Amino acid sequence: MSTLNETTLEFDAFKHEVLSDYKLACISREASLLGRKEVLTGKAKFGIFGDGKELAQLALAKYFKPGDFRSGYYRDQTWMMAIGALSVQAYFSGLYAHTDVAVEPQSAGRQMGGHFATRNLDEHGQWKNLTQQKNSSADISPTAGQMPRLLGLALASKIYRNNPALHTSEFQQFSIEGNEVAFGSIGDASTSEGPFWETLNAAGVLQVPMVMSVWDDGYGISVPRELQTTKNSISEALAGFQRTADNSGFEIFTTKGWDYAHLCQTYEKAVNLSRTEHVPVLVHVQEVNQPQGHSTSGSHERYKSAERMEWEKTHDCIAKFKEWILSFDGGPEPLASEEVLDQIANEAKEEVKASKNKAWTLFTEDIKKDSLSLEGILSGLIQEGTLSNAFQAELDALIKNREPQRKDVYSLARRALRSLRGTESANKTVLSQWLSKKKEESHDRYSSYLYSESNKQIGNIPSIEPTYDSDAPMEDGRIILRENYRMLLEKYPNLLVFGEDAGKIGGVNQSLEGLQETFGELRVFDTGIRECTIIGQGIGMAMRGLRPIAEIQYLDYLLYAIQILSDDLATVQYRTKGGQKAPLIISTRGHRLEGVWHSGSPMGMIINSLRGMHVCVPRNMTKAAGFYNTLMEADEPALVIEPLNGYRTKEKMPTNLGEFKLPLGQVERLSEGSDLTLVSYGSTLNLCIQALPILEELGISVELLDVQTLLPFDLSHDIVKSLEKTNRLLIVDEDVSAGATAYILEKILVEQGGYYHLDEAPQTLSAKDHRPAYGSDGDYFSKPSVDDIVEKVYELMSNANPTQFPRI
Ligand SMILES: Cc1ncc(C[n+]2csc(CCOP(=O)(O)OP(=O)(O)O)c2C)c(N)n1
Repeated sequence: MSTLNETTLEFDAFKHEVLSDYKLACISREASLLGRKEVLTGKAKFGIFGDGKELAQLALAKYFKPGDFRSGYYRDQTWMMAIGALSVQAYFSGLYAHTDVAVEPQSAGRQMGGHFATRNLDEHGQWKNLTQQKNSSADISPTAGQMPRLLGLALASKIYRNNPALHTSEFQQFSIEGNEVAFGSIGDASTSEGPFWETLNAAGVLQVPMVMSVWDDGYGISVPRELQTTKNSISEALAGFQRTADNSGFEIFTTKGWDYAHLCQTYEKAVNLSRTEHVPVLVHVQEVNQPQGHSTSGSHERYKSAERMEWEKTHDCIAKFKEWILSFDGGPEPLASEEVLDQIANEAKEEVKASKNKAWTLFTEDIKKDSLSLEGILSGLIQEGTLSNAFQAELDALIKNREPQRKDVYSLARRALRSLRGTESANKTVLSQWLSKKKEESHDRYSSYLYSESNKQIGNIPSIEPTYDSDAPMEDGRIILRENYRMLLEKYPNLLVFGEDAGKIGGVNQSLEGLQETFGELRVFDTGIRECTIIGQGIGMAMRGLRPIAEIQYLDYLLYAIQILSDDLATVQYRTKGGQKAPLIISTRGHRLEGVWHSGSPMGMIINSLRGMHVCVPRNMTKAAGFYNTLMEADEPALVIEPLNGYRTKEKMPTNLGEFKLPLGQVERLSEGSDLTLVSYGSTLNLCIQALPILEELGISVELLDVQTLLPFDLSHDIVKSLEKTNRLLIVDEDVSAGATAYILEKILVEQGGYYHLDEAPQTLSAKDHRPAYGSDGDYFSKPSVDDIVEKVYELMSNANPTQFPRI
């Protein structure tokens, strides 16, 4: 903020800044008020607004610099406006769900209003220069879901500052020697969530430049703070985090949401400290309010007392700001008269109204274009007598509708086409073609960018086979992984590998053994036991141009992170319509080890919650390495599940470590056969290999296919080609019944049309529905064994030909 000395020039600058802030506060408030009306009158679907939080955000925004990052929530409209990342018009376009990125750059109408983001990628999916813009990572709705990512956004600055290898021109679009601060925001009630605590603890341990603001309005919807927070105060509850003269931690500030001068001073101190010393800071902004209540879903009179309602009025931050301006006597003249402030408020009102109207016009015009072109086609059909006159009334209603929805237009077109079944006419062809075109447009509007659409999408990475010397040594799987990691760490200076026990001891399975010594603690490092924020740490760093590989120690513990993977990572591209990406690789190991919590293979749960990511299920470590090598060249998030029982299994050592690349979505045929197609992946695939010679002895010719990746799945439809030959199908995995096998069946039978080639009902063999029991016997009786596979295959053959294969 401008400092106020005696000179007129400085006073003028100060006055200008204060009055600009006042105007923006009024603009933002007016946007909230009008936004609510738009929802209540039916023009928008749902509204959640930033009224009451304006002043704190104006203060914060003064110290938010180009290169900085925001990870906040739905109350932050003033902040976004103040940093120039959100126009009022775009704000309303978001509320209406305008699907054009040029008009609604945050999510192209995909998220509800109040979910903010900047466009950090160009139209080709390539990074923009993030140090020249003020960045906001894309919001998500789950309370505290913004926290884990915030950790990574902040940690990226520490990595960039401390690793000189990243001070080259290649990385200058991401960071200028780590001088960027990551700013977080959260509501007081959402601090009750686990990810909040996990993130704050990790930030204190890591000492990262994070400025965390809590907008404390005393309620989480209707539940008051005393039922949310120990000691009824987040800053008091966190007092033990306060750094001291001889111990690092957080710097904690408290301030009040209606006190403009104190807010500005607080943020100036907080941000400077965090930026220069890389200290995490908590700013507890108390006495914030919520003039319109939580959202358009209900009214706050239901749960706030009359006294509280009265207090909220007297402590409204804009009213208080006005009082402060009018009573200001620290300069050569008053800052403004009441008339001037009223005039500013009126101007703000008019401007917001005009922007809102413009947004509405753009929104409706876009849809009206479709209505008018449909009108032309349907009128032709009505005139020629093929389409019933009854459609005329519907058409008239559509054209007159002042609040049209695209679905009304398409639904009318589809009903018209259905009614024309059995007729042929040139106009019908036009209608049919029109609908096909609209289907394509709708795909782009509502379903594009689930995955990367850039030139670095996974399918564009050329595959390279592993090569071997004629006398290639056999090595433990872990050595292959380790040496592959070594090559990758040499090749990509922005690659980091981290997780529980990943640093000093090189991983519980030793696949990173010695790499921290070679590459240092900034490249290969340990984390606390905190799966959710290990992932968030990865997401945030990946959003800032680093290439993290985050380790989750065992697949079973991915559950602790599944929420953030599903809600945040898997939706980054989709929820921004290609405006942001986070090419994070997650490495874990699973399927088989010991007991209830070290043997899980919940693949159905994983693939069903992680659409938007790739999921690789290699059967050995050479395959796993091949996937890592491909993923490092691509710009997409992925999960690689190494088979737990493969670290000590011998594999041939390739000569082109770090270079060979496995394609995703390709099935590998491991045996050719004519009687039955056996489909599997991961650890059970290795059991299927063991079953092959036994089945051969029983006179059964099996075609064994390794699907290798579940997302994507068999892109060339190789499985159905096998079924054309064998006409029988068995799928084996170690998920629960109807877990991943249900998905695989759907892919093969429905998508690939495998149904038409089957002579027998398709079969699946999975683990028992309970968690796997401990010990070798627990494993044998809980999970598919070689015996189970052999007998299941035999049973299928016996059903088909009991003479040749009599019952066992
Ligand atoms: C994980 C999750 N649980 C519940 C909700 C529903 N919900 C949305 S906002 C909200 C209250 C949040 O209160 P607070 O953090 O104080 O923020 P405020 O809205 O008051 O600014 C709740 C419970 C949600 N979005 N996400």
